[in-house]
Amino acid sequence: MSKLECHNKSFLRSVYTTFGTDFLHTDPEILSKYGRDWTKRHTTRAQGVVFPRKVQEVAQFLKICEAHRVPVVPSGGRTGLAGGALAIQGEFILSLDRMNQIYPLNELGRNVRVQAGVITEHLQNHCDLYGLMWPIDLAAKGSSQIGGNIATNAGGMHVLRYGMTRNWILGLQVVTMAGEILELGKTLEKCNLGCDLKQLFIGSEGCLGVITEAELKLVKKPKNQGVLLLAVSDITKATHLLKTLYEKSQLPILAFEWICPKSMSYVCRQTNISFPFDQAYGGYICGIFELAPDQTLLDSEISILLEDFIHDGFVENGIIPQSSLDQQQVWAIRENITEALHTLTSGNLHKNDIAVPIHNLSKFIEELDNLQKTHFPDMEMIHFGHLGDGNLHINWFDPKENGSHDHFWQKTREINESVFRLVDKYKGSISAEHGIGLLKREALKNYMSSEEQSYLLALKKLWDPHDLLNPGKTVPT
Ligand code: 2HG
Ligand code: ZN
Repeated sequence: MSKLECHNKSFLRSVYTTFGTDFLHTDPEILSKYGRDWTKRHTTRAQGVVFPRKVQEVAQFLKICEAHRVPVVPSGGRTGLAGGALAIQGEFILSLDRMNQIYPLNELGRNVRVQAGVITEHLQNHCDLYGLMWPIDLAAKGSSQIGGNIATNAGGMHVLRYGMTRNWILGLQVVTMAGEILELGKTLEKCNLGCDLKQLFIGSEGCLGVITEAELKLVKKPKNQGVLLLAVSDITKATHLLKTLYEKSQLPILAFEWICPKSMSYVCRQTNISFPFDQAYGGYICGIFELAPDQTLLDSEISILLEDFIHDGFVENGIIPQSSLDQQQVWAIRENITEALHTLTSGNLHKNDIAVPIHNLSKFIEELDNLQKTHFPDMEMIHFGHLGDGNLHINWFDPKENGSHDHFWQKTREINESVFRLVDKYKGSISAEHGIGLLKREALKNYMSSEEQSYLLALKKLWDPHDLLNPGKTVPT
């Protein structure tokens, strides 16, 4: 009997005595469902999944885990792409699924308190009833949970206008590994009490404590928006276009998304979306603008600007859909790229979620294209994403599927090294919005100063002295 199994016996006894039998689940089907996230890359070795209903149960459970030195993976909607929710070394999973309550919304203060397991889309639908919104818009909103969004400081499609999740958190309830329940922050925009501890947990990927509730800041939901799709010759033109829009238009830009030619062709091929133009171009921009209630993009300054852009050769072609159905269809091109690539490759897909300052983006892409041609000619490279904030998603796969699975993943290590070096050269970040998780922990060691790493480690030791919370992830040990 291994040491872990031996520990587990008395651990399990404690869990069953404290919580009864409906708390801990060990059926293989549940383990394999909850033991993985959207990375679909590792075999799960979770030992059990617990489903607390209230914060006191989370606290009691963590306390028992700490006493028995049992590792825990806090788990939300598991839509992450960095392996942050994977259980691959015999951990117990703490699922927040049953903690999914939305408390009464405060219309005057424009905030709402929720439990961590609330699905993002459910919150959005709820806020809709009040003409308000929590402005984190994610492609995975149908499954992602608020706690997971906060733990990963999720970004999404509207970061250009509203910023990351961090901007929309007023307070957090967090449970520490020692079983303490902390209320961090108040329902206040202004609350300067010195260092703001809640900020530590936003983006900490479940390594410091478990987020159980959050006080969310809301904003008035724009009543009207317009979508457009533009064809350009390359990404340099696309960045110039954004600059010109900043200079010449007053319309708030909600999204300014880049779609490379291959992304466009794969998304159309893999879904029932028809190719939007009568020829292919060097790249595409899918933009969303906030409009006044009765305004359309056609009667806004954008349509005049667009004529100038086409006349000056800035833009090659453009579509401004009118009906909301047509707008949805255009936006579906951007939203379905991930799904399309996933189906195309059956998940044998490698992702670099990186950010580069937007003024360096064209040069970065030029070098990236050369890198692929000279060093990885057998691999297909596709890029798309949130050009407006400099965050691109570079996806790689082997189109001939001639390499073995191991060979492919080995290649991705070389790809990472080259891409991260390039990102660093252009003053970018090797992780933009998907986080570090399991996939980037080793790489982080090379792209964070040793001083910063030691402070990070000291924090980890303070909150989780026995390294039990999401071990092996995020913090470079
Ligand atoms: C998106 O922006 C997501 O669509 C997923 O962050 C990115 O699939 C990806 O690489
Ligand atoms: Zn993204």
